[in-house]
Amino acid sequence: MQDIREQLLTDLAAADTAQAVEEVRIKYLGRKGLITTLAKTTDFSKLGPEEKRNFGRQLNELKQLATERIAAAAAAARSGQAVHKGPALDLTLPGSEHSLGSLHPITLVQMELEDIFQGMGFMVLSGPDVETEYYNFDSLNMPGDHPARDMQDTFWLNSGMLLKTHTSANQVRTLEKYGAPVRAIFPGRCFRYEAMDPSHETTFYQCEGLLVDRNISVANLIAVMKALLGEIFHRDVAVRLRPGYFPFVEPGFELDLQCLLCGGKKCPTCGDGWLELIPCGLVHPRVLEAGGVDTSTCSGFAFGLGLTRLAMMKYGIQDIRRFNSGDIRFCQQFPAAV
Ligand code: FA5
Repeated sequence: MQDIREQLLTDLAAADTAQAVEEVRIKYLGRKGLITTLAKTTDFSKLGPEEKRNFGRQLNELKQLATERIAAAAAAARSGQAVHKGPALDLTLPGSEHSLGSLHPITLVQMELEDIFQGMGFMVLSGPDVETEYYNFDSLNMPGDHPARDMQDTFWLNSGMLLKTHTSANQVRTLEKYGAPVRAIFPGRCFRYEAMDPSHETTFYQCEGLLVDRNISVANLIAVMKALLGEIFHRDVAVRLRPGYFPFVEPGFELDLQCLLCGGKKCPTCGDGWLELIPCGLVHPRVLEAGGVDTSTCSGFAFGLGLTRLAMMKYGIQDIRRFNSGDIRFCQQFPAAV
């Protein structure tokens, strides 16, 4: 019976027309078919009661299988569907596993920053990528003829709009909308017409932070920067604070991180052992005024953290060009999405 069963399934797999299926039916279930003959020619008198019962049950099962499979094949052939030709489909086999994918390292670091700042009472906001000249430059104390505009090579659009060169573009939008006091971060994509190298991209991410309230000083800024670095790296890291010039802060600073790839020994990624990571300062009164904030009672600080570079330091990525490479093997090295 086992041989007949296997032969039947093989014949059915090869039968791809209604005519071929009918021939299979005759071969097994016809008057002189193999199953019919087996039933007719078996001498039941020679079998014991137990054997008789087993044989009868197996024969019935075989007959039923043949009837059902032949009917299904005939229906499929009639309706023009291809008759399944491969081995019999086993519905009890486990399914094939689907991979969950993984999060991009920028997304991972951004999520972590959002968590840290939300814990300190900051809102998480976002602004448009295509920005007006006013919010990207003028409102930040950089009028058309200001030489500091040259520090950010800009992609201009024919419409007079531009691709935002920094997340600071969202500062005055935020002040206009929320007034003071306010605490917000705005992570986002920035675009600059730059020559690319291991630490410069034309498309990269920053995370801006803005806090405006009464009596805000450099001491508050440094306290928040320290808390941030401690939570991000979970260990002591060497930083240096030096004066930095940005028209929209006064005083302004550059907070550099000692390169974690080479330990400050100088490598192609950092150049001199340090990486510019978080420029920051106290918000310039002209910016507060542009946002409608009363500068006689309020002051604030702002920072523009290089999120892509932070991800490089956190995950030991030596070349910034990996982030936008679209190479799935790069992303697969990071934790799966949950
Ligand atoms: C700015 O963009 C200022 N808006 C930052 C700021 C905000 C200062 C608030 C004061 C107050 P800067 O051009 O230096 O500054 O860029 C900030 C950070 O973005 C840099 O330290 C660096 O980490 C990152 N960055 C800048 N250009 C690139 C680039 N081409 N590729 C990758 N990261 C970059």
